[in-house]
Amino acid sequence: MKTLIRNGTVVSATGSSLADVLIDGETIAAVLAPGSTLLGLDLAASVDRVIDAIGKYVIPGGIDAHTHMQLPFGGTAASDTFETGTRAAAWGGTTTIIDFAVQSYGQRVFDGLAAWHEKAAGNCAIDYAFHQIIGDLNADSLQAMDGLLAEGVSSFKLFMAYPGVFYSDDAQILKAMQKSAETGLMTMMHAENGPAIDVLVGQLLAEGKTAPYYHGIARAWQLEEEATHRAIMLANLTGAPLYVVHVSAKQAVAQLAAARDNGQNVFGETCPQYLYLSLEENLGAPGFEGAKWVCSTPLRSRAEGHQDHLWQSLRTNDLQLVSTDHCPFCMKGQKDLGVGDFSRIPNGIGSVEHRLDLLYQGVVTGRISLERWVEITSTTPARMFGLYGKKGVIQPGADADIVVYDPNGHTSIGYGTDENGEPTGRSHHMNMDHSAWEGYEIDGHVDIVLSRGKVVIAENSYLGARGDGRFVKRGLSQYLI
Ligand code: DUC
Ligand code: ZN
Ligand code: ZN
Repeated sequence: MKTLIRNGTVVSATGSSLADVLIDGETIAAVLAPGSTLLGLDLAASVDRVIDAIGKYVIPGGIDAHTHMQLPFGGTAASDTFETGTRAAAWGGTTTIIDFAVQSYGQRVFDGLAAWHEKAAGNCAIDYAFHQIIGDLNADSLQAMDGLLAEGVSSFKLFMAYPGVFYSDDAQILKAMQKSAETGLMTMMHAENGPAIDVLVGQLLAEGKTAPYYHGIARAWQLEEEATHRAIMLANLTGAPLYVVHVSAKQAVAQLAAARDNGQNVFGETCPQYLYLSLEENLGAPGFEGAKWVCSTPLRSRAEGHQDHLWQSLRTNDLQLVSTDHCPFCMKGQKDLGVGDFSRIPNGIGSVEHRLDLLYQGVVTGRISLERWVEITSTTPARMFGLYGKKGVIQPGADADIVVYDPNGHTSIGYGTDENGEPTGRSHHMNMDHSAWEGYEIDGHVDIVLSRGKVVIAENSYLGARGDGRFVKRGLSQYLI
């Protein structure tokens, strides 16, 4: 099966040009000047399918390097399965996710990894890879880490938060980072001071401050900055490459920037919710509504200027990429576990479908360039996590994961409600009973999505199938200095 995408503007991390893209089977065969006769006088006549992309952007499929499908959390589990979550991702132009396999406390690392393979295998709409959460960092886990790379898992995540669940103390972190330096595995860090947060949570609840808003007060920026600094210093000591996940506080970015200026292999991601949403407007919404936006790290104060600072940090490469931390929970039966006690609200927001659109709106509003959009949503995630060449770029030999994006199209995000406030049905495809992005309007549209050469989204229809997506083994980071 040969496909020609012709007359589009191919956008890469480094530039944009009019070009035709020839796909042969699952991979990109050639990128040609429009109308080129290099491969024959009438290439369009010799292929099986022609996609006209005139006036549209042709970009490498999105790579969401941080998702949690079916994650058990707070007595429930994230509401998207690998099937529903990856299908929603495809709708939004994401063609690869890197999900977090979990080693729970008391479990062996490879049993946790095997369980994650079982959840995902045969169910995904797009390609997927795994990071490994180490939730019980003991001698056996440290030994198991030696075998992760051979399994195609080149990164692991530790938590400085969630004592009694995923938490690692400084001694455990030090040992894991020594292993990271030795093996080249990327250390990913949830950088919040969990024990201090738990003290504040207890004090707030005792004062009767139980609303979702106080989730953001308990998880103060000082505790993100402190943990980020501590992680950086332990990485400095051990030589481990460090990637700090879901950065939301401008002070944490300053710690990352200082370490990078110092020549350290330290990286940071942020997520759309930290760029757009806020403590005041969202977590502070009336009644229990703020629960929709309870996630950790928390949304930050707009008055303190975190959101603007994060956009700027994306421009200056103090932050390197944007992923979603997709971890959806329904309001009914899940988020409502925390009515009367914000600490019982399952932490997470669903955005896997909207990342490309939300970031494209940053291009429209002049926050980032078109090329930077592609870089932070696809090319850098690929390089950061050892997928580049196969993913994250439109070039011969790469997987034909391609999005045709219409800058003249429009996307209205939201779940939709009628005049009585009742849901009218889905205008998104994530398995949630609400949207954290209700009312967001995007001046662009994901028109066509190809996943390894197969058209999975076209004409506002899903054309793929469960099981199309394959597990992708990753190599070591290609982004280190
Ligand atoms: N943060 C979230 O918001 N959800 C899942 C885990 C995490 O660290
Ligand atoms: Zn986290
Ligand atoms: Zn996460």
